[in-house]
Amino acid sequence: MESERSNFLREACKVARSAGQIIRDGFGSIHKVEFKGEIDLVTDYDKKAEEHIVSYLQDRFPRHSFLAEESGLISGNTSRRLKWVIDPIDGTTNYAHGLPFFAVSIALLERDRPIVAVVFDPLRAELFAASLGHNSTLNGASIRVSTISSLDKSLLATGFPYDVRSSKDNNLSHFSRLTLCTQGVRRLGSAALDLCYIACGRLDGYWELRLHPWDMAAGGLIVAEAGGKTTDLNGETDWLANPSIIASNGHIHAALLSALHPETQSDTSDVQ
Ligand code: LIP
Repeated sequence: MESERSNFLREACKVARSAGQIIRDGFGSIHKVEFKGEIDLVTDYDKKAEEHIVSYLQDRFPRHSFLAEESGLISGNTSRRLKWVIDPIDGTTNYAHGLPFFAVSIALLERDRPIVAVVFDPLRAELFAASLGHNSTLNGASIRVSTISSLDKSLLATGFPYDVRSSKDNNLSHFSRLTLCTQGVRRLGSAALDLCYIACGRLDGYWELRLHPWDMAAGGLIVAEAGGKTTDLNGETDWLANPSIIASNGHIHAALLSALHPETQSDTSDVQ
């Protein structure tokens, strides 16, 4: 099993790097930008990178399933329900606007649970990787979450759903509340990198509403195998089954969960 999983990880790393080169080559040139929604973009490089990743992995694992952001679900036929979950450019809005913060995100799920994860930032040449039960790495070196133990001393990140303009549950009240009880809250624009930055200690916590599996499947495993904690917004462990996520270094998770649910706090309690 280990040699099989090592092979899955090796192939995922290889295709993440080659896809990263494709999007790096396109970065900064004028793209064909299409709107999937008012603020939900897709570029020709999202599609080009995704086609490259899916065809590479399908050639090697023809019986596997694939769930990719732009092309959707391709069903396979393995008893273990092996499924690749792919975001060719996580941070597409940044990419389309020339802001240098985006990544390729690839995860392999077995029975809906991530077992292999790769997130590659082609501009910084940073490859984050994890295999279930093995420590997360950054360019091959082990990484661990931070030791920050109070929300007041933590640096967090979040994002906003694509329906932010129309939905009342748009995270703006959470953002303002958490800004007032932490060292700061960053909105960097790539869930996959937000999660990897927790895994290597650059951030202490993250939360976001209404993501897709391809945004968070790889980053969630990388956090867990770096000693962090990932739950859904209610603290449940089956985080990939729900669209809203909390991830942290573990030490601040309860305080972050509580701060995101002020309705559950007593009037006198302070957010620690
Ligand atoms: C993005 C996420 C980001 C979120 C954006 C979008 P995409 O993924 O990485 O965290 O705030 O709304 O979902 O669309 O660039 O793959």
